[in-house]
Amino acid sequence: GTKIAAVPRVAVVVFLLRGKAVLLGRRRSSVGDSTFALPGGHLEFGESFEECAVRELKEETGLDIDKKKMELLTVTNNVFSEQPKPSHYVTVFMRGVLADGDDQLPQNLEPTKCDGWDWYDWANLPEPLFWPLEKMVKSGFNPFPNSPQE
Ligand code: 8DG
Ligand code: MG
Ligand code: MG
Repeated sequence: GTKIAAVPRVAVVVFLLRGKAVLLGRRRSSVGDSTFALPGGHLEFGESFEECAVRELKEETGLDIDKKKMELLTVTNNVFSEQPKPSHYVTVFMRGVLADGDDQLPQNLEPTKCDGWDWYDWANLPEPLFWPLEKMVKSGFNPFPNSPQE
């Protein structure tokens, strides 16, 4: 077949915070199938990190984020060399909260890519976590404001 140049791609994902909980969904994907991951996806040409986070969250969950309260938390380098199709992501992790309070309900708008979204207490995260997220949690990373690790 045709050879396609393998290049690193940029992903933007969101720690959407509600109280002590974050929004996670179980992936349906060749990368990290069945693991719990944050909402997010590929940065499109010309987009800001904030625009990408707002768009991906809306596409995947229907939720509206408060644009003024979005913050960049960290960036990690993730090489998925074990996958059938190797991939490499530079992943940008944003923090956000819902617009207009906490009463919006997440919808599973891409059911072929995700089993469904739910809120999980940071102190009681589901398993298995998607590897890039698990790596951060194990290193002591905490996405909440005023946490010791921040
Ligand atoms: P798109 O077509 O909507 O742009 O892409 P997507 O289908 O939403 O892509 P994705 O797999 O959800 O996200 C792109 C990549 O981001 C994923 O293959 C690996 C990287 N990534 C991480 N950590 C996380 C995470 O916690 N959640 C998500 N969704 N992606 C993550 O490194
Ligand atoms: Mg997406
Ligand atoms: Mg996605």
